[in-house]
Amino acid sequence: MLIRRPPDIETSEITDEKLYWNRREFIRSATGVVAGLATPSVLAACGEPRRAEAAERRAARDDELTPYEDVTSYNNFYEFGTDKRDPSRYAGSLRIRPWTVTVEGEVHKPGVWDIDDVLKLSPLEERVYRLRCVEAWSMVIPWQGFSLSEFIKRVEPTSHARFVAFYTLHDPEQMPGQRRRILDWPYVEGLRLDEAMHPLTLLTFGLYGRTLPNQNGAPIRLVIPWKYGFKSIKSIVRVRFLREQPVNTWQAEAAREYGFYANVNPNVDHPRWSQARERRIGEFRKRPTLMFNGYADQVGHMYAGMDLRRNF
Ligand SMILES: Nc1nc2c(c(=O)[nH]1)N[C@H]1C(S)=C(S)[C@@H](COP(=O)(O)O)O[C@H]1N2
Ligand SMILES: [Mo]
Repeated sequence: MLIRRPPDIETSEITDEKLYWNRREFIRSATGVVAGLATPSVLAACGEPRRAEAAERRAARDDELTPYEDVTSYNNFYEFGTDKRDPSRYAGSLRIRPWTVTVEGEVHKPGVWDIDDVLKLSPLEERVYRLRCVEAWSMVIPWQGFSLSEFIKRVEPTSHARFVAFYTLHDPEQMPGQRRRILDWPYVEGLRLDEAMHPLTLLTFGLYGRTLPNQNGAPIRLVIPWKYGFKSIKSIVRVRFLREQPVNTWQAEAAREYGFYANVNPNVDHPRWSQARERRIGEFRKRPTLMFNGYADQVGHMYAGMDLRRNF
């Protein structure tokens, strides 16, 4: 399942029909990437296992890749404006080299990493993931990266580390959206350490076989496919290991609407809209949203026994 490819493939190949059908294969296998982790308690925790499995099979069958054009021109990246088109228009001002990632807090090996050294840590894999935005639209994207756990292992968290916080670059010169206090900059996200170490959590450098476009979070971002899109923080410059749960940007903004966990959950509505269904970009009819965005078998065990209405 681990398809390795160099980060720069010509655009012409993206539309190549043979490649297209190969990608259909990736999609099918992507949904089962770590299926071996499923346990009976997971299924019990999520309820109605057989229906969930059928929904998962349907979703896998129906998942078409979202066109490159949509993936790179319909974005949320408030550092470049709040309109979906703003990031593709304005992210050209972001300089992605040189770029460093500072590691600090509860780790045995704190330090400053050059992005190109991070890239060399592990071969890039292609992972086709569904990304479900909290605003009830979704995409299916072939990402290139490797599990965040590969990076975390190298910096050796101490036994006190229970959470990880990630920070986006703060530089209003390069990120014009930061000249206004739309959010409390820099953008911050957080994960529990087990979530961060989960093999599905992808440290991401590319999409569609090419280096990440700036509007998609170049040069390094997270993709956490079972959580709402806002957890997938872009253009990361700092990683901090913590004893206590951090407050993430959207939680700080509106704690009633956006929680720390932000697991995709069709049964827990946003206070202002339903989360039961979603519109796949490029499609007209809405489709049902799946528990944990369809990754329940792989990740459900991490939330067994938790009240998902309280921990939303
Ligand atoms: N730094 C930063 N990261 C961010 C955001 C943002 O505004 N700033 N938006 C988030 C949201 S709400 C979503 S849905 C995804 C969108 O990722 P995409 O544009 O690559 O599809 O990025 C997430 N990461
Ligand atoms: Mo989002």
